[in-house]
Amino acid sequence: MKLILLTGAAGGVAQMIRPLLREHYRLRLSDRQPIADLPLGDESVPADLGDMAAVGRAVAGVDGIVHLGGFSLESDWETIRAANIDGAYNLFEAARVAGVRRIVFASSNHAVGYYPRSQTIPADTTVRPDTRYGLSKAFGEALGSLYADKYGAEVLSVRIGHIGLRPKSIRDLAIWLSPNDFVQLIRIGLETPGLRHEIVYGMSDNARAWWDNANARRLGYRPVDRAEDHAAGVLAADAGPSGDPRDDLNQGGMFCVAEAMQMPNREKGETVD
Ligand code: 15L
Repeated sequence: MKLILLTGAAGGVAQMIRPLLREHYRLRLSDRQPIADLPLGDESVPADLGDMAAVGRAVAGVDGIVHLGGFSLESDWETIRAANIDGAYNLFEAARVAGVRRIVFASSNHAVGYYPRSQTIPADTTVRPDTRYGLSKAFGEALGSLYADKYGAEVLSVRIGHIGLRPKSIRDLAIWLSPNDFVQLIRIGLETPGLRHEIVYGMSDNARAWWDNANARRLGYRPVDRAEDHAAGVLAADAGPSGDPRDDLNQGGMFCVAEAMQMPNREKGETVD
């Protein structure tokens, strides 16, 4: 089995996919702190993404990387720059130096969040970030492109919609990505022969989608989960429009309005789901 490094491995998304990835790969888990209750068979190599030497130790000897690490909401520039700009650069550069070519980069829908929901956009559209966070994800995609073209890296950037066990809002009905379908995309990124840099949308089989995921289909992606199966419950529970057209009409939703957001507090049991 290949050894795969998962950054951001203590985060909510990583916790949803770790058991599914373990069916296919040996895992090296990396986050700023050592992983609590490290599962038998997994490795743990803690690394602050701002520390190039530590990132170098984390990537040494792996067959591929799934880069979930960084700050996953809007914040001030210092926070975004340290975690997502410097952090992504350090990750790609450390991988190049260590000879690790395969990288799945967890990008985000917020790289294109200012497109209106009335428009269906393909993967090769011009970026329209809705936040400093979205801007950092567009930067990460561009890093993938540079490292593929210049250094022969093999990179899949997944513009993730909203990952959770089920969709919870009307917006989620368009952009939901189940953990199971995310793992299918990760496996495409880690296994597809001859990959250079590709961008795909990280969404399940969603009837209300506003993204054209033809590039993912071309690479073999066949999502199995459908947001529409949950639509009746979601529509009954939804609180309705916020009243702010930037939030209601743009794909990025509240990110188009927000200046800062709180990360879920895991010690209080808060999750991203
Ligand atoms: C993201 O990129 C965030 O990391 C996640 O927490 C969600 O807010 C998601 O986007 C979303 O757009 O719902």
